Amino acid sequence: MKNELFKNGRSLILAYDQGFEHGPVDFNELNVDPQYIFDIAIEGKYDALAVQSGIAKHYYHGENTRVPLIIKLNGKTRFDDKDPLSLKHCSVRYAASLGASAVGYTIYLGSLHEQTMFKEFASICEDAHNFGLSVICWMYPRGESIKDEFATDTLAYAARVAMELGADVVKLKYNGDVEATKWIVKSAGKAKVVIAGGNKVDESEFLNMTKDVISAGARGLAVGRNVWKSDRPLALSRELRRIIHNLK
Ligand code: FBP
Repeated sequence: MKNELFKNGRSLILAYDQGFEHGPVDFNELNVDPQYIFDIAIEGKYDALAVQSGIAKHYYHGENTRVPLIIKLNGKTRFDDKDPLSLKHCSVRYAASLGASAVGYTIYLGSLHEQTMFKEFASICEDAHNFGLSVICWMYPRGESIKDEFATDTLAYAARVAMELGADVVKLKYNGDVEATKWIVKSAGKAKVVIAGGNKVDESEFLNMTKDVISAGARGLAVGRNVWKSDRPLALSRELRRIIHNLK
């Protein structure tokens, strides 16, 4: 695989696709600028930065290429919520030409449209592996049939399906239960589990969550708002790296 995103099996990934998924509502004067995020990714020594292809096209040049890139191939807006469907709008070939080391894709397990996303994701895995790129599945249980997207059985099912479809990495939300997360990680088999950050919370709470998920066997984080909404993103990033990469 090109440009391994995991060092000693662990990874700290910065996620910046929220402008697409949520709209600029998450942003302020600083973090609305993709260059601010690239600076955090590089100075904070992130193992990768995940963005949509348009951001890569405009910003992934020169110094910015010091951070390995994950290109998100699909995305939906917050207006499309009941039984979400998110389809590919960027090819693996184009992602590779923009310099991606990996591609990402969201599946809404439990949506009426899950079969459409399964089919598209499986073929993305084939293409990406032929190009030597890793594949990360954002696996989010959503839709009318999902009563509780944080239920352990549901998250374990999500992890399992991602692995069986061919994901190298599965990105899940944390349900706050360390023992449950151990089972979820086991259910993912050889696919590596990374945990999403979620809404911005107090820094110490976020660091404790990070320690918990690592102790449960997760391989790292793919975090956005908790870092780039922080007023000390580099100090926080250092702490996250220390926990995830087991640094002194
Ligand atoms: P955060 O750390 O900011 O929660 O980002 C993680 C992430 O997976 C993003 O990559 C994505 O845009 C967002 O969460 C989607 O979350 P949701 O579907 O819950 O709005």
